[in-house]
Amino acid sequence: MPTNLPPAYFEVQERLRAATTSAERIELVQELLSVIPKHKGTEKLRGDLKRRLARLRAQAQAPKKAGARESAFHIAREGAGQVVVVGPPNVGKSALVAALTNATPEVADYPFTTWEPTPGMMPVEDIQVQLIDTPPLSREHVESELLQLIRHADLVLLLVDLQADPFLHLEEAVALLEEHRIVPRHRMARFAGQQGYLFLPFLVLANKCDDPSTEEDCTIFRQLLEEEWAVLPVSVTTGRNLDLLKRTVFDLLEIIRVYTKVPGRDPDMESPFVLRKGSTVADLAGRIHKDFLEKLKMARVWGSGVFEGQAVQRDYVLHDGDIVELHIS
Ligand SMILES: Nc1nc2c(ncn2[C@@H]2O[C@H](COP(=O)(O)OP(=O)(O)OP(=O)(O)O)[C@@H](O)[C@H]2O)c(=O)[nH]1
Ligand SMILES: [Mg+2]
Repeated sequence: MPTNLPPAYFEVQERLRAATTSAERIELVQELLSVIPKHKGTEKLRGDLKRRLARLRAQAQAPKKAGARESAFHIAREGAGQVVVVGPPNVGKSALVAALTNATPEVADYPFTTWEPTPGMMPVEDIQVQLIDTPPLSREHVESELLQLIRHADLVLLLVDLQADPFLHLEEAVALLEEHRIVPRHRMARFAGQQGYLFLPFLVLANKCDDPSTEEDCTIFRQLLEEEWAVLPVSVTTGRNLDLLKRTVFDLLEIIRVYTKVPGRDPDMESPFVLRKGSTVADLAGRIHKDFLEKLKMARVWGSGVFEGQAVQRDYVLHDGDIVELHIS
């Protein structure tokens, strides 16, 4: 049964994806329901949306439990990926998050300034990545909630201070995390056959690489590292390599951006869908709505490795930057 959704549906859906409050979402789901033509082909979609509306309304009305304070360490995932900034005290974690995001954690010239994590959104090209400033890693006080926060992240940025003892910083932080079964992914082979370890991608940021005098320290630091760490010298103070850092984070998240278009219209280049590398046309359709996935016939793709508007099947693997027009029956 054809769905025949009007372009207005896709416009409202885009706004729904960008909505941040439940009030906005309720209004937009109502709007979606009002623009969908009422016939047999859209019955299921309308049913889904009605259920979604009921859920949103119930959530909005649920009384907040008195006295139940959400832990500051429980941070809802937002944007294209969740990246934790960890490291020993006073290395510049809060300064980095303050420089790259809209968050304003306290920065001070003494250790243990930060007690609670602070999330912020970092724009990377046309998407947003969540960066989380965290309290320092220290043997004296290992916060189990901090470890839990790290376990849920997609990527760990491990900051060390090039003007202090970066090698010791790295060794101690990694040893502490490994004792709690959080292991840099490139060390996976060492833990072969052992249960219960979590492997995460790590990027080491050698911070406070402010001027040419610190270059040499950076070279020595790299030489001391015997394994294949991904290391980037940065300076939050001078902004050195911060743009490269954003791009490196994007690459390490292993995601792609895909832009959608409605037949006969210009593509929506404003708000890409963010998918895992290796995702297919079917994955994109499923992300939009499960009805799309079921009814997907073929797609046209503008992007790398195809001619303009090439027809592809549902198992076609998408690339970063592709524009996709989904055709449903
Ligand atoms: N020279 C220099 N100083 C920096 C740089 N980045 C941060 N700092 C300074 O380092 C000090 C510590 O910065 P914070 O951001 O508070 O460090 P932190 O890692 O969050 O510290 P804790 O919250 O205590 O763990 C502050 O005085 C910052 O101004 C940098 O790139 N170069
Ligand atoms: Mg801090």
